[in-house]
Amino acid sequence: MNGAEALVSSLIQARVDVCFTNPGTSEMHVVAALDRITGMRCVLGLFEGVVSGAADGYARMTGRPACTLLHLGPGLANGLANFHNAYRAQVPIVSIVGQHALTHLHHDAPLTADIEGLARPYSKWLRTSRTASEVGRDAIEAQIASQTAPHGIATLIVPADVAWTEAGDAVAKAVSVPKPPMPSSKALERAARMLRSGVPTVLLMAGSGLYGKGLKAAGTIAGATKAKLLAPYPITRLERGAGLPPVERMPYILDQAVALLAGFPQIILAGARIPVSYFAYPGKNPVPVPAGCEIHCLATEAEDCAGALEALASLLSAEKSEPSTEPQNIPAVPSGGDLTTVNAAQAIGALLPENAIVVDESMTSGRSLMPATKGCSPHDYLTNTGGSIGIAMPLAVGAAVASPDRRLLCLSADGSGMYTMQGLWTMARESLKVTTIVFANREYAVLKREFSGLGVGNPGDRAKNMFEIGRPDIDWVSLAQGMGVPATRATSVDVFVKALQQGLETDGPTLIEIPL
Ligand SMILES: Cc1ncc(C[n+]2csc(CCOP(=O)(O)OP(=O)(O)O)c2C)c(N)n1
Ligand SMILES: [Mg+2]
Repeated sequence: MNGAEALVSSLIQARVDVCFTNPGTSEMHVVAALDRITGMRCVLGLFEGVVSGAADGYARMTGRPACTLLHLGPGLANGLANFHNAYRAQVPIVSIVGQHALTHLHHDAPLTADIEGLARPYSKWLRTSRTASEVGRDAIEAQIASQTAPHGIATLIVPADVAWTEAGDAVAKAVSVPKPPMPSSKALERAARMLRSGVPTVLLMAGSGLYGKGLKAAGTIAGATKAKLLAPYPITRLERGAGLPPVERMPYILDQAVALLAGFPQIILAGARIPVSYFAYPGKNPVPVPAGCEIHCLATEAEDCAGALEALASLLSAEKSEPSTEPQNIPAVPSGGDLTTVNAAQAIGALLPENAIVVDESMTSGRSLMPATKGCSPHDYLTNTGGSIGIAMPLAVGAAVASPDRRLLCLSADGSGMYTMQGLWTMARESLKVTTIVFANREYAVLKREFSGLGVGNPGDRAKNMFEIGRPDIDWVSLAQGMGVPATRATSVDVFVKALQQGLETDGPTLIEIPL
């Protein structure tokens, strides 16, 4: 057994059994090990941003890391924008990056780069394996580090000669993942006191507060205390829809966030941070919290957020009250007339199948989506968490690989989609049940808005040219078809509804372009 085989076998027996990859020569022994050893599903991405975003989507749905295998510094650098989003999502990923043989490094061959330097800002754990007999143990340490709260990216750099050298029987044993600690009883009691006071209170949640037992406990707390349940604008994973606790998403626009929080003198944070606007605006306070508001952290990102919410619910004897749930409210299927972002959202709310996963990077075209899908069939909702655009299609790939029995709806704005559209090819290659909708407004609409929001006047011709992405218009139908994804251009409500219905029944990916 060589180092590469020890690495792969160690990962597999620790249940890291999906590898999103775009490999090169320095990773060839790892590729050979993946070829020889059964148990690792290998998924090829044709750009590293697809690989990193897919690992994020996989982790969001399973809570477990996939591994990624990337080629040297340049391969990693191409993947970093979506590793930035994954880092912000606090998801576990084991990022394996190939390195030249240690004996080759001093030659400074063309592909040599400071891989540790590139990986460090996004890695909660980082190591270059030194010997073949240790690389299996390194892999297990990486997996455990990635799954220790707060979850994150563990980067293991594997030199080619570590991979090809004889390792003996150096498969490392799996060890159990440490449970996140509970917050102190003082933190729990203070939250309970605040909620009992009758003062209007926001419960702002992230992480495990937004799905499963954490969310259920939050619904119980809201039922007993009338607390308002909020999620930050960036959402790693939120379960929503009819019968689930109603969680409102903080608005992206600062003035709207200020207005939303204005009536609340108390905020309790469960796994979430104090909200702040994405950008600074001259003369404005970027923290949308009302003056004098009492902010209390019930659970930090490193603590057991779901467990804290359950303990809080029981401190409040909240289970004696009716839990707060979203009433079912499925919109009617629209028919006739021109397609707009409003009736497209309505059609999505009407047709979304039970237990679907919605990936949303629709940007300015998605504003009608949250209200239209509030009371529709229960679904998981995933968004861009780090503001680095170009995540929708990769995230959908990873979530679909993680959830083969579920339907995926992938909503992408056109500018964002152009960063990582190679994800469509992986969807076709893997027959993933993803229906992608591209909102083709032929512009970077949000940047136009930010331009005026920042008070720099109206865009002139040169500035407009930086915000408009028509001339030539991007043909999404041809792009998708060229990558093996059947596609439709929806020029009316009726065409859209039919294409969406068909897409949601197809045993593989489809794409619908909405020209706006
Ligand atoms: C990696 C990265 N590059 C650039 C940006 C800056 N940026 C923010 S929004 C945006 C354009 C968004 O356009 P589109 O996705 O078409 O959405 P629309 O605003 O048209 O709804 C750009 C370029 C970014 N956020 N991330
Ligand atoms: Mg656009």
